[in-house]
This record gives sequence, C-alpha cells and structure tokens, in this order.
Amino acid sequence: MRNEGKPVEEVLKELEDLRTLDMKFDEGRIFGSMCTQPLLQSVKADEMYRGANLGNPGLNPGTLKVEGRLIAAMCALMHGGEGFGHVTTGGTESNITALWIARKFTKKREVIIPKSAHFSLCKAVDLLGLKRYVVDLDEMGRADLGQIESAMGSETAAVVGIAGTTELGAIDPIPQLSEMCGEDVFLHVDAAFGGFVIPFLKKLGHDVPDFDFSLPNVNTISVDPHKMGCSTVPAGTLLVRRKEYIVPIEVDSPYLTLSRQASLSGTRDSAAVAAAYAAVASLGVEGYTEIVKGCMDVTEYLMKRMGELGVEPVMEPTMNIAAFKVSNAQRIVNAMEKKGWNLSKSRHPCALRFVLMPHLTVEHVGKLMPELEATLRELGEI
Ligand code: 0PR
Repeated sequence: MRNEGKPVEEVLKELEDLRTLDMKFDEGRIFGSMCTQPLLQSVKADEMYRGANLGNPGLNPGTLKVEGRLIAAMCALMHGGEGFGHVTTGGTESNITALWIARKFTKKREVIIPKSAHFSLCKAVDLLGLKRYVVDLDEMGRADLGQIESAMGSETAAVVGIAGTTELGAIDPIPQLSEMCGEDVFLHVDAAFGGFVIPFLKKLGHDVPDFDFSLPNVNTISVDPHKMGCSTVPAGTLLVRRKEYIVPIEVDSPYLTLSRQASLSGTRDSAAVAAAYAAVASLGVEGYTEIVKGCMDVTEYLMKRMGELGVEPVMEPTMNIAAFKVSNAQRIVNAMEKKGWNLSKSRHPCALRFVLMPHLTVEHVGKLMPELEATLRELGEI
C-alpha cells in the first residue's frame, strides 16, 4: 500500500479504465459462462443492501427476513415444504457445506461422485478428508447407476447427483438415486445451474426427471441465483430438507447477535441476497419460464447453424448447454478468443461447449457463426 493515498477521482478513473478490459455480457460475445447480465431490479436491490452483513443478523433483522423469504421461495420451487437453508457465495460453498453436513450427520467418510461433477466437489472431498469414488457416465452424460450401486457400502456417507452438469447440462437419474440411497445414505443434488432451469423446462413440456425434494430421500440441494437465477454475484443457496441437518455444523458465535452460526462464511454478503430475492420475487415461475424458453430457442438456433456446418453435437441438449464434437476444442477456443469471442470446452468428452445464457440472442449467434465457421475452416475442423 502506498504511504499517501491517490485522489479519489484518479482511483475511480483507474478502475474505470481497467474495467474496459473486461468482457461484458451485453456485448453478446460471452458463450462460455454460466453467469449472465443481472436483472435491473437485482442491481438496484444489490445497491440498496450493500454493506449489510448477514454474519451478524441481529444488526440486520430486515436483511435476515429477506434471506428467509428467498429461502422459502427456493424451497417452494424445489417442493420442499416449509424449507430451510441459507444463502452462500455460490455452488462451491453450497457443495462443501452439503458434504460437511453429510459427514457430520452420518459420521461416515465415503462419498460417491459422478465423473461429471464440478471441481468444487474435489475441493469438498479434500477439505473434509473424505474418500471419493468416481463413477462413469452413460452416453447421455449421466451418472452410471450400476457403478453407484456397486460403490455403495456400509461406510458410504453420501452420493452426489448432478441436475444440470457443468459441461453438458445432463441430468443424473435422481429418482433412482433417491431410491438407492434410502434413509441411510445422504443424497446431495447439485442443481447449481439446473435448479433455475429444470422446473421451467417442465412447465414448457420437456421430458425431464424429478430432481428435488419431491423425491423422498433428497437431503440437500444447491441452486445458484447468480447463474440462471439472473442475479448478481455472489449468490448460491443451500437448501436442506430438515432443519436438524444444520445443527451438527453449527458453531457457537457468542459475541455476535446470534449465538449459533451454521454458514461456512462468517461475514456474509447481503447485497446479493437482496438481489436474488428481487429476481425471484419479481419474475416468479412465469418470468423464469419465459427466460428459459428464450434460452432454449437460442440453443436450438445454434444447433441448426452448427448442423448446417456439418458439426455434430455430442448429444441433443437437455438444457441451454450445447457441446459439439471437434478434434481440438482448445485450439478453437484459443483462436476465437483472439477474435474477441469467449467459448469453452468440455472434458467428458472433449468437445466445444456453448452455454446459451439469457444475455444471448439469435442475433448474437448470427454474428458469431461466420467467424466461427472461418475458424473451423482455418483449423481444418470442417
Ligand atoms: N456446481 C455446478 C454444477 C457448477 O456448474 C458450478 C460452477 C458449481 C457447482 C460451482 O459454482 P460456483 O462457481 O458458483 O462456486 N460452474 C461454472 C464453472 O466452473 C462457474 C462459472 C461461472 C464459470 C461463470 C465461468 C463463468 O464465467 O464452469
């Protein structure tokens, strides 16, 4: 730190200049992110609640009520009755907390995780000293049930199912996992992405499996408002079926206004909590269904355009994530980056991946395609 501070205007100008280096969602060039342009009402709510701290809720009873309303709305969406849980910084913190609960609650240490799992679950396994069994995927990118069954034993603490995998948007067979786990094995569903997609795909008449608390043995679910919830970063939710699951991870926080604390974070960003509530309360099921419909239309359009180039999809997309068979996805991603486009790749299988988030339109895909086609030709992919 400098001894003498700079004039505020100078610092703000410096920040403004650096910000111009960042890609912006509304420019329509980001096709590889699971975040999106936050809704205006979320941005406003974010500003309104900046500085409030849910780590010390006694000082912020209003903010605490907002969190309660958000969790109640999320639990209702997940068919969770009264519903419990809290807001986290995102899927990573929710996944770590869920496996922490599972370890404490079952007093066991083995977890079964599909190969498609987000790397946050590797962090969770490492931090919590768990033993991990990784199971393969079927041709639709879903966890192999046979392998899960064989891996399950008397020391299994938890099975993780993914409802909307990061790379392909696949949905694991959660109804079957719920049956297999019964009451003894903890079932955590990572719906960080899919939690704000699958319920609305259902409304649109898509044939998608159940994945939430409507299944009797789903214990915890993570769903992120800062992904398809269209709210500001950082906001995830960890939803739990029963309040008693939280008790084993609570610690005494005697010098705060609330004597017990269950969240991994201490001081907690509250602006994003209000922002998430603003999104959820104002959009409702109808609003999100419209958004998901828009994303699926854009996905379909991309599928059509890629089909015209003769590039095959890895599978028919289940949600607004599409992946295509190419021989070297990384080279394409790098070449497109030089041209100012953000694409991404998937590992299982290695493919060119697109996430068609709400900031993208058919027109954006239309602008992308000639440059992508040229790149694919330059690299000998087509
Ligand atoms: N679970 C799933 C299924 C996820 O896809 C992700 C993140 C997480 C958990 C972890 O969530 P947080 O990153 O909120 O802790 N998936 C994206 C990824 O790592 C996150 C992302 C978002 C990446 C925006 C890039 C980006 O621009 O690919």
